Amino acid sequence: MTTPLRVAMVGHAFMGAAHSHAWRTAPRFFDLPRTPELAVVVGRDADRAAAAADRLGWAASATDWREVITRDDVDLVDVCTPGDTHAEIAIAALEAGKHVLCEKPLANSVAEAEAMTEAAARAAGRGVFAMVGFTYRRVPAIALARQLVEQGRIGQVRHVRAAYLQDWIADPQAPMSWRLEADKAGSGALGDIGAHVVDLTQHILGETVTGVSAVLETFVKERPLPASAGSLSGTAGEGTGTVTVDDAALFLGRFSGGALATFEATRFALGRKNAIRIEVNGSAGSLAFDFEDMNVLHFFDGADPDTTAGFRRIVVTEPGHPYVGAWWPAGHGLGYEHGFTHQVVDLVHALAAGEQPTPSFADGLAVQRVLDTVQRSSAAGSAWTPVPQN
Ligand code: 4PW
Repeated sequence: MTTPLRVAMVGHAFMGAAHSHAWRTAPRFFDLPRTPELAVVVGRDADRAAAAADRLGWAASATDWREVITRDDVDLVDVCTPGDTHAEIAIAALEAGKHVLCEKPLANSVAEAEAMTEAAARAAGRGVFAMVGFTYRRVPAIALARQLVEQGRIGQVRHVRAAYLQDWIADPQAPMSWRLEADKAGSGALGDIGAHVVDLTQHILGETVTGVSAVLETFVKERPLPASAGSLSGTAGEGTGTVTVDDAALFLGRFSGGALATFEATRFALGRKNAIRIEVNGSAGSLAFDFEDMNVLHFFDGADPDTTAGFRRIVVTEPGHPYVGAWWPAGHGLGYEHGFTHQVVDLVHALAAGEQPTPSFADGLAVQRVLDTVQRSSAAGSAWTPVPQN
């Protein structure tokens, strides 16, 4: 019998459902040194929080996160709320001695992300740890891509092409949601999905983005107010609201090792539902990944003879691939939710070992600095703008 890890989750919408699934599933497929207990889910509305507890498998529900994070029977606070509340909840939880898992992007501003990172550093000194949920790092094909770079199979990286393409607001009649309001989400496609490809490329290369030249655009500035909310967009109702975030973000970047990069984040790429596309070209090989074919990694090995060289389509479902051995026989494939489960697995192992889980709040701050620099570059007519490194 292992020591329980008693979790309080704040927020229970799309991300709350994904995290709940992960907390429930991780100990059923992986040997964990501590057993997650879904202790309490917190939401603003008592009835909806109680219904979420029932549906998602939580033992109890509550409406006051401030009261919940000070409870003696809570070990970890999982923050699944919009970005405007991340800093306040995460800092208070760390100060109350609770480990924290916080959804991405870490915050809505660099100042908030810095305060969170400082709070996390203070807490780490007391053996209390914080992690930011850049979940896609734990897709097996992405983890394999990082391994290949670490092993030198790609060599000196010259080019990175990274895009995160969705289409759920391509229709001008798609209604408003918190993701389209700057005071709640911080930014639009940039922070919601662009943050992922910034984190993923920095993670795969083991480097940071040092400068950018960016352009942001808001294609549809007024939208219907929602009649009801869905996972992303909902159904249109009466009246209109103003979109205060970017619909699309494009930028050039340079990595600390010298590689040149292009980044694109949009929710207007009609037909692209969740296309996270990353291509890396190095002196020894190339990698290509698309989340819409997430169990596959394409690898070109420059050491192969010219006559038989070509991109290898590696089906990342072998037991020897990262995380895969705990799941199904080769070829049976994983899905969107597995990244969240792997995140819980790695988090629980790090906590049990008394080690800092990754990505840390400092990693989240590094991404936040890139997002902020992109906004400043765009506002300055796409001027080349260095990313502060610390
Ligand atoms: O991966 C994406 C998230 O980070 C998801 O597709 C939706 O957009 C939910 O939040 C963001």
